Amino acid sequence: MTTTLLRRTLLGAALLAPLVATAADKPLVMGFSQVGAESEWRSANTASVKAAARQAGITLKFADAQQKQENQVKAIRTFIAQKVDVIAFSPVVESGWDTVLKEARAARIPVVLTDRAVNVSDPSLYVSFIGSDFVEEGRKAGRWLLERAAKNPGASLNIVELQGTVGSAPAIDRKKGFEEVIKANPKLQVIRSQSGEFTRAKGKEVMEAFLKAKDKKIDVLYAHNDDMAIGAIQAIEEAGLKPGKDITIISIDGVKGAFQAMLAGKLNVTIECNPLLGPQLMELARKVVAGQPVEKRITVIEGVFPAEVAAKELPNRKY
Ligand code: GZL
Repeated sequence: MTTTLLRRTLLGAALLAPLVATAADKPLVMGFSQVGAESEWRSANTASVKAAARQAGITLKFADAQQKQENQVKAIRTFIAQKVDVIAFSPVVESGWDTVLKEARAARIPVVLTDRAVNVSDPSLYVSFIGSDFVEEGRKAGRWLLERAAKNPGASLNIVELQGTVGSAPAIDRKKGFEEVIKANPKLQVIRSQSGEFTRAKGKEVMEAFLKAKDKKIDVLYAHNDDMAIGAIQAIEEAGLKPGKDITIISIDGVKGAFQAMLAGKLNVTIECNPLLGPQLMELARKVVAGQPVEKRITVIEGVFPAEVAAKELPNRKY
């Protein structure tokens, strides 16, 4: 290589060095739109995402949508304007995302779904979805009830259901999975089903209405999350009944409050739904930004915790 060419090459490298160094040192920036702060599960999920971002050295721009889709759309548009490296969000409901996800694609910002899924015309609008299998969670709830009902063959059981947020993936899928399984025993009938919006307050309010109806005896409550079950437990007690005994209660999430209710004999089983997705989400985001291949669907391993194991398991619970 001639001296001139060598000199030009070294100069070029010297000019590029700060740019390369800057790119290499610049922390990855993630825009994260969270559903809200409606339940113990959601608070644990938020804590996991924030802690994992800190741990990974990722700059997190976090927006709480207070369970409103329009706030999530606004947050995603803000992230696009801020030119973040990646957008992650837990969609409060399944539909209504095509337009804003097309805007993210036009801005060449990859999108990752966490916790809940979306219904979009073009699945390539998001790179990957990391979250639980809610249909399977509903099936697990149904299987637990089938096994319990089998101890008293032929007995009719009237079930009331507290659904999650209307239009949300967990509400749609947990209902679907539960019904798919309990249809094996026609004596198990869902006599009332209404949304308690995943909150304790609304869960209590709707359970009060179920109890006031009085036309049919309630044998079982199936709640799509522990917070609504805990609210319903208050309503059942205020009606002079014994939760967990007069009314068998099945719920989902596996938060500490559920284990405490099981220890008190007021809840019969909780189906785990793991909120601690933060570390996996940050690892996924790094791969996506680096253009590495990632799985379209990443699920999490989850268990079933009946009251019999609550005392042993409570000390191990992380949320
Ligand atoms: C499930 C999550 C649900 C929880 C609720 O992954 O989306 O939302 O079950 C939370 O507790 O409000």
